[in-house]
Amino acid sequence: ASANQPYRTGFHFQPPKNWMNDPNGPLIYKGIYHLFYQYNPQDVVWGHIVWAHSTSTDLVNWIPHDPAIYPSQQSDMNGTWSGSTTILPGGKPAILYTGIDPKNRQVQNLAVPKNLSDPYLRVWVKTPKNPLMAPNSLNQINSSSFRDPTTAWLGPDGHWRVIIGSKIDRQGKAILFKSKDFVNWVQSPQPLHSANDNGMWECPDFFPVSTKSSYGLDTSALGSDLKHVLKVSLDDTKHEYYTIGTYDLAKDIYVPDQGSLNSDSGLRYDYGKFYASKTFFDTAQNRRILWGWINESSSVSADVKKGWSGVQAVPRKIWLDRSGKQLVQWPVQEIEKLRANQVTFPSKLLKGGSVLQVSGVTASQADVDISFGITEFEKAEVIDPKWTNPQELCNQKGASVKGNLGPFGLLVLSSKGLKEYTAVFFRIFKANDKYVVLMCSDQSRSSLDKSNDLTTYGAFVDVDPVHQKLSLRSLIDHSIVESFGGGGKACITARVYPTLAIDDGAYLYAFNNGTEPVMMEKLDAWSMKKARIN
Ligand code: DQQ
Repeated sequence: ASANQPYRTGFHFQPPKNWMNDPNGPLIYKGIYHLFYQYNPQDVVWGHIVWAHSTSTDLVNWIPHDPAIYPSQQSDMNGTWSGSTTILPGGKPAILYTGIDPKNRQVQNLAVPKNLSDPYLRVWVKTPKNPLMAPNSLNQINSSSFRDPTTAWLGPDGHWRVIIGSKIDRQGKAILFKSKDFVNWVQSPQPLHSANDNGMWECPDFFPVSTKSSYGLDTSALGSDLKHVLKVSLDDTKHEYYTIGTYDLAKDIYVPDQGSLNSDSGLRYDYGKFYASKTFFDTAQNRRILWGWINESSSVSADVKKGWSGVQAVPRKIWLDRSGKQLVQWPVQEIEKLRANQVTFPSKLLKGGSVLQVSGVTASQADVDISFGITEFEKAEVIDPKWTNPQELCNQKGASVKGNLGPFGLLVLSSKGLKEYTAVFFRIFKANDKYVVLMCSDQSRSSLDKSNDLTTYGAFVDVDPVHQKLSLRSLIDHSIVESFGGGGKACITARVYPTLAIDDGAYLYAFNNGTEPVMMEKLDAWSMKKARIN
């Protein structure tokens, strides 16, 4: 960030200028992490898309390379869209991606590194056999809804499998293809999974998670101590949903345990701005890492003025919660090496109506970790059974609406005098036999410039506040507030564009705007050093 660029990030990945969207084909090769991303080298808006390429040894500092994949063949003449990397036997990476052909049909192409001894994998070659999968009159695949191949997985029968996002009418579909040699692909008679009435499934992701530990698994792993996750990005709402379930290898179908990939209910990686995400298995640290695109909440004219659009979320480790019912995410631990000037508050009772300033950190570029202990449970408001939509509830009960137990949490990117602030907070309600924890990210006062999208976000956090401390961590980065509630059980990412709370004009507070006191058990805050992000 600088005086005329107050919204540029200090440690979230972004290119120097122009448009960026989906993360593509992340991988680790010879100890080097690779990130490709959808990039328009010519403009601040989406358009002429190539795969831009950066590498890192720590997932924090990145160096740029030339675009790895760009239109150069018949089968991708009109665009090189999203895709994934698969590590083939012998450790050889292979990229499957969507190309847009001269008839504007969506087809799937293969590219492999030219030189495997180059750890930066700078040059990629495309097979002359492209496209390898294409819509035709026999398969009845919709040529404008056939894109974003996943990382492929290898079955015990020696056949690779990959899914491609699609739809038929309003039915979202994960079309399955199989191959013995990664070049000749045959469509499976039935999709891996489909769901009625939720439109195009963009950027599907399908991977196993361990039921025993938070370690990641190779995408081809099978066995009894694992479940599978299917995630889709819904084009209609620009939200992502996932389910946890079982991969039936004999039938080659995925069966969710509960819930559905439906746009009104269901689990989300992130309840704010986060889209077109993709995971990969990090063999160096045996973890699965999630990358996701954080799009803008500003107007196109504002984007044109600042000369860029789109950032990537901090990569997150992702694993199955002990309950087996949801995933948990946490920023990769490497990001913590940017922490400096630690400020710690010992436990402190936050009385109703209190605001506590956290000074000594660069509030525009910070990492904050706060936890609360609740004791006055009998005062919790009774939840109305109609309140099933957390975002709606956060919208009705923003940070300025006094409750009993809450709102309490953080005021980030705040101006002196609180003309501007983004409030990330909890409220606790009483249900029949338990307490319900609501987490909100309220952007309604985040900027005096009302041309920005100031939508409030919300999520329920599946924690038991009677027996557990309630934690909240926020990564604050000029125009990004990436928040993790309940140790990563609910994540909400917001884009904000303050006009006063920029650079040295930004302040950080803990607050409690409920009537009842809450115990702030601990607060740690750090200034974040700048990372090398191109
Ligand atoms: N972005 C890509 C598509 C994908 C969409 C095009 C998701 O492949 O479906 O830039 O944001």
